[in-house]
Amino acid sequence: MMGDLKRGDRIVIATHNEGKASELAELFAPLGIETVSAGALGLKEPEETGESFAENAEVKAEAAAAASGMLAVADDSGLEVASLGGAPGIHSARWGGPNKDFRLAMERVNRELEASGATDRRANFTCALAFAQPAGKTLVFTGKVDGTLVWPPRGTRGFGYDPIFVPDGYTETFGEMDPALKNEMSHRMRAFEKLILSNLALR
Ligand code: ITT
Repeated sequence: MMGDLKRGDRIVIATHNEGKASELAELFAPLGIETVSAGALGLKEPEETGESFAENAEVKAEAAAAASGMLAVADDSGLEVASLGGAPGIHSARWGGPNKDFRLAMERVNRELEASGATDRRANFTCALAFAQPAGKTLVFTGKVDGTLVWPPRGTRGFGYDPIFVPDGYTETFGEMDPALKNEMSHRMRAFEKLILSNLALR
C-alpha cells in the first residue's frame, strides 16, 4: 500500500494550473512536504480521457509518477451547477476555451442558467486527488464544497470560477476571500485531508 509520504519528501504536483499548484503547495507545506509542479519539471500534459474526476486524476498522477520517478499527486476538479445537470463538471477547464479565459466560462455558466429559467443557483466544487507512486497502487480521494452562484463576478483572488462562487455559510465569493480561508473549507482541502488521513493510518 502507500504510507510512504513523510516529512522532507519532495513530490510532484501533476498539474499545469498554477492556481491549483499554489493551493496544494500551501496545504502540503505545514507537513514538511515540498512540492514541485509538473509544469516546472517540464512534464507533458497527458490527455484527459476519463469520464469522471477520479479517472482523470488517476491518469494525470500516474503519468507524472512514471515520467518523474517521484511520488505524484494530481488534482482533477470542477464546478457542478445543479440547474445545469452538473455542467460544466469534468469539462470545467474546457469551458474556458483555448485561451483558458474563465471570464468567458463564467459568462457561459450565467447565460445558460438564465436561459434555463431556473431560480436555483446552487452549485458545488468537486475535487479528486490521486496519489500515485512510480511503481505502486494509485489511491483517489474526493472532496466537495457546496455554495451558490452570484452574478456579476466579484473579487480577483483565487482562479477559475472563484469570483462567482459563494460557499454556504459565507457572503464573500472565493474570489474575494482570503486564500487561507478558502483553503480551510475548499473541495481541494477536503480531498487533501482524506489523503493525509489515509497515509497516517497506513504508516
Ligand atoms: P491540470 O489538468 O493541469 O491540473 P486544469 O485546469 O486543466 O489543470 P482540470 O481539468 O481539473 O484542470 O479543470 C478544472 C477546472 O475547474 C479549472 O481549470 C478551474 O476552472 C475549475 N476549478 C477547479 N478548482 C477550482 C477552484 O478551487 N476554484 C475555481 N475554479 C476551480
